[in-house]
Amino acid sequence: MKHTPAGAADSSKPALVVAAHGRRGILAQPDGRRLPFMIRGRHLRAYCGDRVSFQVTTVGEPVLITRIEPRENELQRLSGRGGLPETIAANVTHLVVVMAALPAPDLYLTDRYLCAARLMGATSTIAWNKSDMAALPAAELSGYDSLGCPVWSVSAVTGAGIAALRGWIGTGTAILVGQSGVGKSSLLNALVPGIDATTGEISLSSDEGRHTTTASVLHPLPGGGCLLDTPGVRDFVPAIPERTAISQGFAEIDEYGRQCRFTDCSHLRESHCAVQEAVTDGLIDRRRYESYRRLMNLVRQADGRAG
Ligand SMILES: Nc1nc2c(ncn2[C@@H]2O[C@H](COP(=O)(O)OP(=O)(O)O)[C@@H](O)[C@H]2O)c(=O)[nH]1
Ligand SMILES: [Mg+2]
Ligand SMILES: [Zn+2]
Repeated sequence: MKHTPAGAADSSKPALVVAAHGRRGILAQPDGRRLPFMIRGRHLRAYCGDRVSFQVTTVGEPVLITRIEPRENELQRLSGRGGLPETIAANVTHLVVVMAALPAPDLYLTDRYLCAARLMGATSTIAWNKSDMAALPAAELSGYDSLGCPVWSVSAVTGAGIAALRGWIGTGTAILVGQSGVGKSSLLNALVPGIDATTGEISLSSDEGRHTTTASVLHPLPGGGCLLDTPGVRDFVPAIPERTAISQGFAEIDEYGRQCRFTDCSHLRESHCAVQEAVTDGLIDRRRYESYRRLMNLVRQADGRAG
C-alpha cells in the first residue's frame, strides 16, 4: 500500500496551475497548498489558469499532470515567429485594458483588446491609470460604458480606485494589458498586496535544467480572484482573429449587423448594410467603426502574406 505522509499532495481533487513554463510549473490545491509539477510526453500542455488532475509518483518529486480539464477559453497572443497565435493562459475571465495620459492613449489598440476579449468570452474593462497626474477623459471614453465595458479611474501611486477595480475582478481571473509604460507592473503591485512584481517572478528550471526561465504566474487577490502576470509577454497584443469573426468582437457592429441584407456582409462596402447606415446615422461611433475597418484590413494583409 502506498504511504501518504500527512500534508502531502491530495490528488483526488483538481488543482489550479498557478505558474507554468514549458513542461514545468506549480499547482495550487483547493486548500492553498502548492506543489511543483511536470508534464511527461508531448501530448499535454498546461498553462496558467488550467485546472488539472495529477498523480504523485515519488514523494518529494514534482507531481505528474495526467489530465487537463476542458478549458473555457485560451488567451492567445501573436508570437514573434511567423505571427502565429500562441496560447499564454487558460480560463482568463477578465481583461483589464490599462490606459493613461502618458504614453498617449491608442484607442485603436484598446478596441483590439476589447475585440479579443469578446471573442474569447471574457469581460473587459478600462483602467485609467495615473489619475493623480491627469483626470479621466470622461467624454472621450464615455462610449465604452454603454458597450458593457466599465471605465475606472485608478492610481497605482495613491491607491485611488484600486479596491473598486479589485471588486470588479471579483473571483475571476484577470490580466492587465496595455501599452508599455501605462503602469501595468505598478498596478499589479497595488492590486496584489505584499508582492513585488520583480521579486514575485518565479524562475523554473527548463526541461533540460540548463537555464532558468521566467514563468507566467497567477497571483491570488484578496477577494478570491487571480491576476495573471506573464513577464515574457508583458506588452501582449492579441492574436488577430479570423476575418469573419471580427464583427462579433465589436458589440455594436455585431448587433446592427444582424439586420444587413447579406448574412456574410463585411460591413465595408456592401449596399443595404445596416452597420454602415448606423454609422451614417450616428448610432455607431465613427471611431469605433474605423477601428473595425483597420482590424479587418490588417487581417486581409496577414491573410495575403500567408497565401
Ligand atoms: N504618477 C503616476 N505614475 C505612475 C502610476 N503608475 C505607474 N506610474 C509610473 O509609470 C511608469 C511606468 O510604469 P510601469 O508599471 O513600469 O508600466 P508598464 O510598462 O505598463 O508595466 C513608471 O515610472 C511608474 O512609476 C500612477 O498611478 N501615477
Ligand atoms: Mg511592466
Ligand atoms: Zn453590413
